[in-house]
Amino acid sequence: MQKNEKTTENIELLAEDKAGQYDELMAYFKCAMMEIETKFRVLNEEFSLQYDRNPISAIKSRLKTFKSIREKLIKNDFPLTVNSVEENLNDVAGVRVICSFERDVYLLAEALLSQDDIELIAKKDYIAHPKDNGYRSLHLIVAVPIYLVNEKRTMRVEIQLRTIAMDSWATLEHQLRYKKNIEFTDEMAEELFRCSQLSSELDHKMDNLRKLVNV
Ligand code: 0O2
Repeated sequence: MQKNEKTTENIELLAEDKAGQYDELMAYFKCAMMEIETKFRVLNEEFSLQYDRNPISAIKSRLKTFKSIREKLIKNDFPLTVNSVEENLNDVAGVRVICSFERDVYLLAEALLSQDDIELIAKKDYIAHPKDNGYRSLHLIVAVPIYLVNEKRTMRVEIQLRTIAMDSWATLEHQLRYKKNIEFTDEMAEELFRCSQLSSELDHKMDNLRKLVNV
């Protein structure tokens, strides 16, 4: 059995999952994720025609696993039902957009949010206000419509926009913090914080270079 496969016990905890409602909901989240990805790909294409460079270096998407959905519902004391997943969780569908320059993060976010079928639910700017550990990224929770055969549904998607430097820091920090059998010490946390400052400096230097070549 795969690690995150639904066990009988888990299905009982998501008590409403009688007629495959959970799988259906996940399919809707996947569609919303695809909508958002496409919107970013279109913006990238148009931008590259206008400025002869791509603001997006990579797009990574993921659906939250059953295991982590269940853990998050339990942690927050939310009911373990399919409805509760849709009502209470904003990050079941996640799209991460890795940008070339810091300015591109804001350009792309503004371009997406100006689209008339996108509703901004929440925004956290961890670039202007990094987390205490040094984490930087722009987080958006948006609602996007998906068009099914007989209905239109609005689904929420979590978008994380960050530069290449922010992404490599976050990826390595995550790997180090959750490394099994290794104690994550205060010294390691301080060193990671210093790395985050260096990566911020790198982003600013690269952005200055971008200005010099006027793109
Ligand atoms: P995964 O697997 O990446 O999705 P909540 O979203 O409700 O849990 P919060 O604190 O309001 O809580 O969310 P926030 O601050 O918007 O951050 C959520 C996600 O941002 C995390 O998802 C991470 O992906 C990323 N993130 C936030 N802080 C850090 C950090 O310090 N280091 C790294 N590497 N990533 C961070 P999850 O749920 O952790 O997991």
